[in-house]
Amino acid sequence: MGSTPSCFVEVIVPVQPTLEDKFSFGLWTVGWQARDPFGDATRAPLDPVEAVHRLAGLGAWGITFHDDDLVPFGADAHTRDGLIARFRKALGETGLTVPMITTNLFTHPVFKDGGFTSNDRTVRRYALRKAIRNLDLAAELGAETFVLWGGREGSEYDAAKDVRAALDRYREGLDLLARYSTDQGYRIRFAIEPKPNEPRGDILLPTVGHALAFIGGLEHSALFGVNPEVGHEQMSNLNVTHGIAQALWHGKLFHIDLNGQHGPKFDQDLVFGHGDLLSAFSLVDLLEFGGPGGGPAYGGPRHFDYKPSRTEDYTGVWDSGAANMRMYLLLKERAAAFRADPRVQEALAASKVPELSVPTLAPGETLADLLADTTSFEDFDADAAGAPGYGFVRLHQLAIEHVLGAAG
Ligand SMILES: [Mn+2]
Repeated sequence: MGSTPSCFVEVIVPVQPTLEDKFSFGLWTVGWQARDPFGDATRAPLDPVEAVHRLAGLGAWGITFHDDDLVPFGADAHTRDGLIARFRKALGETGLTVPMITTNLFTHPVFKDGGFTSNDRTVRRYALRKAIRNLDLAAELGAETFVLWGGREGSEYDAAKDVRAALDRYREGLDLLARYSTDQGYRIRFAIEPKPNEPRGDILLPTVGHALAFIGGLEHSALFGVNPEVGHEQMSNLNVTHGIAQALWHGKLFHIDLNGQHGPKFDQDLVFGHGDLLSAFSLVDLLEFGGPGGGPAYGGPRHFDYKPSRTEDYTGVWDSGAANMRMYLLLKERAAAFRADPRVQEALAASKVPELSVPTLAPGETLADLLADTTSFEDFDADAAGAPGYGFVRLHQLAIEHVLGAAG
């Protein structure tokens, strides 16, 4: 036998996260012990201090957490202070930031019918106090965003929840939180995270659109935006890129949860891009190149809210953590190549994509002018205008060729 030609050279595209990428992870993501409704934990508990050091080592910029991720529910003040102090020490050692904090109003049995919208008034008062205490911690750690995921705010049975009353109480709770934050002089913004179901059968504010509409009715609505999660919109069979685009259009994309999901089924929380890859591509393209002049459309944290699969040990946990950032950077690179390709520019023009940015009335033209313009209606040849194709399939094929690295 002759020598084997060295044709199996592994080609690894060198993408390395930097602090400018603003990649952040929830402590509950890499720290998930993989306990699910059908099985016990498959991994030992993770010390939050180790999580800080490991994530910093992978190139992450920030770490986020629920109050109970860092301080066990019901811990006394002395224990709480000690846990926060050693966490802050790890932050100082690594330079990792805490851009966002959120409150656990879903794990303890007291929240089984919700926090801010529990039928039990005493539970609602307790939930508010727990969230306010956590808001103080958020301010203390310099977090800019306070995420509100109402996982237990909902019901399984229509007769069990007066939805209009629940929305009144939701609004009351969020108005009080915002009032407290403003009174304290905190410069924190609130981001509502929609989800259609799981753990409740039906969750209030199930999609980005529901949340945006609800925000309009809040006392301090300017302080409220959304924290859409890729998988949560896809669980509703919705186009997450469209949802993010609309949130941006309203000026309400305050934070984002990146992960992967295969359509409407249980919340998978896969690595970003490991679900609907083409949707992940269009999302990164929007976030990074959909802004003014082809720059970023969003400047906040690129936050990964995924769960390392239950099959993985800690080697798999850190590999999957790194994979999130690598997927994002690879897609950013592919999107940049897509945007720069002259064939894509030509295809976009042929598809009249840029023409959508031209206002329908000409500068200075009035509604009366439109009504008087016979070329717009009376003399308009609808059959002729309806005949040409838009070439959208060709454009999409070019996008996929770039995703596959086949576009040269
Ligand atoms: Mn999720």
